[in-house]
Amino acid sequence: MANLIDGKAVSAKVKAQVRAEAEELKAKGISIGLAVVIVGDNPASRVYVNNKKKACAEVGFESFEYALPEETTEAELLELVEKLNNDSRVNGILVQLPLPRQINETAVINAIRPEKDVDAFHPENVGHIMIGDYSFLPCTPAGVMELIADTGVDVCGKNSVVIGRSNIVGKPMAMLLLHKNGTVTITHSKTKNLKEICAEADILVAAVGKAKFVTPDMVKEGAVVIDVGMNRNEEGKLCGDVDFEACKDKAGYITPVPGGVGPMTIAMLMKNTLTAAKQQNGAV
Ligand code: BQF
Repeated sequence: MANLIDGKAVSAKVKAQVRAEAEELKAKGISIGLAVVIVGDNPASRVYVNNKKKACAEVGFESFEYALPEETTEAELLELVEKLNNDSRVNGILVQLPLPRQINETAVINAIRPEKDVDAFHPENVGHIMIGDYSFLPCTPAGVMELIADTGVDVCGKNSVVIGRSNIVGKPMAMLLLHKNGTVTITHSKTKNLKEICAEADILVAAVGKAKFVTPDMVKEGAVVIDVGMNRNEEGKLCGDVDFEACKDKAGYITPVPGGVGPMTIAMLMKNTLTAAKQQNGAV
């Protein structure tokens, strides 16, 4: 069995740090607030929003939930975002994705003030990430970097392979690995020789959205295997993109699902909200 990377433990450390800093700010009269907006009643989204509210309570932030009906119009949601942009109690704005089909996600993301964009999805923040002068990192890739750091494996000069090229995970993930001087390959559904490319990876990050996509023939002996997937298997159980049982003896380090990347996503959201509050209060 490879070394199991404990996302719950690493996320607890991050949250403890955030909590300590939040307490210091509170002593100076600064409280921290996150607005969490959910549209409709997607059950997975409801779980994620509840996880975010619970984490806020753990680190001593206020959370403000806005639950809007499925049939909300884009104009109505944009109006709420504008209200939150101008609400001084709200340091961070989180609009839970995906949104119902009548709402253009890009329009909503673009409407969030970049200073409150704690998901780091606004094009201004994406640009900062590309250049490497960011204040917010997208939560999931940032969490993955923390998990890799926890293994003690240095990304510098090694082969990192990312499977998936989404704007939320794959693309920014590749950029963060590149900032650490990794030799980075982004692969996707059109990639030829995917298995061979993955098998050369010292660090393999799977963000595909298909259960058991990563099989042992794609894993280099001793590699760091990070599973970003959130799928349900035949029995309705949460599982990642990696065939964990089949890969766990070949990998050097591997994340479980649940309890791997997921808790880190939430912890990094708390860290971004703290950063936003510090910046908005001129207390960097
Ligand atoms: C765990 C997400 C896909 C699409 C949109 C802890 C979460 C998940 C798992 C969680 C996710 C995934 C979130 C665990 C937030 C991560 O114990 O393994 C926490 O709440 N996540 C999201 O907000 O939107 C998503 C995945």
